[in-house]
Amino acid sequence: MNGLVVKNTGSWYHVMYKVNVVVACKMKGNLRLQEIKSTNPIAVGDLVNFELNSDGTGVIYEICERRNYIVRRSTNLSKQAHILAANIDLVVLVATINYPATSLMFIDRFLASAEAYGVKACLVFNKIDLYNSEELKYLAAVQFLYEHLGYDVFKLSAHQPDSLIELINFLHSKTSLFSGNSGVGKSTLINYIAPTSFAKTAEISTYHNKGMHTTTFSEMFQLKHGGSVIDTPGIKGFGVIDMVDTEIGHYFKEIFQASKRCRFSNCTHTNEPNCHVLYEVENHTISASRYQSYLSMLTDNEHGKYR
Ligand SMILES: Nc1nc2c(ncn2[C@@H]2O[C@H](COP(=O)(O)OP(=O)(O)O)[C@@H](O)[C@H]2O)c(=O)[nH]1
Ligand SMILES: [Mg+2]
Ligand SMILES: [Zn+2]
Repeated sequence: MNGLVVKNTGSWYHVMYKVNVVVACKMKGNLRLQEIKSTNPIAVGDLVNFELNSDGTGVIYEICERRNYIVRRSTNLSKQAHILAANIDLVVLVATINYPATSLMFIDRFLASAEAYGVKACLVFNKIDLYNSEELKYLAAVQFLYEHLGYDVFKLSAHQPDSLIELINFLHSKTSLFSGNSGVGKSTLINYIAPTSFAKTAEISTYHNKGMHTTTFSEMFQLKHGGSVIDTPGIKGFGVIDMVDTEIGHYFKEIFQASKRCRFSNCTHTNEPNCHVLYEVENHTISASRYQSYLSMLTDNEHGKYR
């Protein structure tokens, strides 16, 4: 049978195979693994083939080919990746100006990672009910910067339902991954816009629920009128595997655009002569904050952080 993985508890995969029918599955021991080494070979969003056991659980024996997948930024130097989600249409960065503060560098790294994965990204600024006039002014400037680059930017409050309509419409019929620092309101937002957990809609044998720290795993929620949202608890950022220095600039849209006019095709836009990126930074047609974020990723890359 064929189904969609909607939740991963660490030892069980919850697979939805009919509308609102979910079965808890284990992975077959000799499952043929896909291209990357990961701590979780099967991820939320995966389409899988499984067999039903007589006790009502299932065994996954095949993962269908992924359209894409997103990996968590590794917290140690091991090469083992952790797949956050597979087959997604959109990544949503939930951020707040000061509750807690989200730096532009964090935003730029998120956007660059999304570009590297080839997945569309958008920004959601939550908790606008708390912002004072200074913070609102700053947010307007941030919005201008990112909209100018072609990203959709939403300003809203999870506590003000009317402010969510635009985002809800935007998410319609897409599979979206929510990411962002803890405390920015991801779960509150998801709870409002997608109150139904796929995993909770069906009765699942209860014995596998004991002692599970489910909060560290991704889970998919159902939008009322089609589409879904994946919550990723406790995720600081995405990891991008094997980027070479000259590639990083490709993931900053405006830097990539300007780089076509650099003298050297392998220009790193740091100290090369006739670098058009540096020219645009000096002329303020590329924002200083974006360029700083680019430089910080370049420096991290030298130290192997993205490998
Ligand atoms: N004032 C205000 N508080 C919010 C808003 N959204 C979430 N919160 C609060 O922020 C805290 C963290 O929210 P939570 O959804 O757990 O954040 P997560 O860690 O990103 O999932 C909770 O106390 C929420 O009630 C909002 O729009 N306005
Ligand atoms: Mg949460
Ligand atoms: Zn250059």
